[in-house]
Amino acid sequence: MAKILGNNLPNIPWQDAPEGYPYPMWRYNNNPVITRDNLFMANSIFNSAVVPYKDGFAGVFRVDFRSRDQKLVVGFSDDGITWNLKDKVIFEGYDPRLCLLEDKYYLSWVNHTPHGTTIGIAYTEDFEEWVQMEDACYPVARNGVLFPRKINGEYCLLIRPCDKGHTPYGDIYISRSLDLTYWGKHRFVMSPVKIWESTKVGAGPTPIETDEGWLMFYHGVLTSCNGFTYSIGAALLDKDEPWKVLHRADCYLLAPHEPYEVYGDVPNVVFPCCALTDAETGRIAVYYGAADTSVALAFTTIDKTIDYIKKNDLIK
Ligand code: BMA
Repeated sequence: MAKILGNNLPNIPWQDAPEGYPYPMWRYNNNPVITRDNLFMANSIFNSAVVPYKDGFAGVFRVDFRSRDQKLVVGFSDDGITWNLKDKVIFEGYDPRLCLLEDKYYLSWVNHTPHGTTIGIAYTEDFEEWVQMEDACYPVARNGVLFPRKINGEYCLLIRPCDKGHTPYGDIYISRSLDLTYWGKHRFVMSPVKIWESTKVGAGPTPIETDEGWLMFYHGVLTSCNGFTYSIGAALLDKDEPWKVLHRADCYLLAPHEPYEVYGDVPNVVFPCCALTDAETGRIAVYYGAADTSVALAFTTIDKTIDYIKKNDLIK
């Protein structure tokens, strides 16, 4: 039995797997949980991140407005399912991740610059006031994901170097820092291997610490005759040297199959940006963008995911 090393979250959004369901990750039966109707003038609300906050939850949401400007807003929820989004734009950009790190909530996101995208970093204590730090790298990069604690005295950031467009390649790297400002000691983590992820891979939620290593959910992209298909995969990274991949599932955990994943502004996308965890029960709730249109929710447990990774292990 694998263990999540983290806090208990008794109010994690949760549904048991449907009777007899054979796969490790299953969908919330009332998906999607957030749609364009959650905010006036939104065209789409998708790849977004949430964290436990006070007695409920807070989040940073990617909103593409009717102007098609890509912006981030804050929202709050009592149960993690019904959300109240605020009008105020906190940053321009997209694909936010949130990470509770030393009593502050750190936001990393795809920050636009005149020269391409980079990884913006900011923090807050109350989801009202934000302090923006230096960007974590020069352009061009996306999918910047912080680890929730220092590892051997260094902050760690998963990152995916890319180009200025719809990048036709992509590997995951780690950069390290003593102060969250100067980043270096870069290490390669992994490349696409299997067909379902053969175009590119990028880290998803904040990695989950377990007694077997860091559980990293990621997106993998296949280029088919019809364009890109984004699916969710999982790997276990070494506890002390997280650029070492210990185990990695050779097949996806969730792929676009439901109508809200297959139809939308960008069809055939499930794009995970955040996971809530309950250490006591091992429950994990993954929030993912569906078809670049809405936010949906899926569930797994640490045991089911690690079992699936090991049974279908790419690392021999
Ligand atoms: C990626 C990112 C994501 C998006 C995905 C599919 O490059 O821009 O925001 O969900 O493409 O369009």
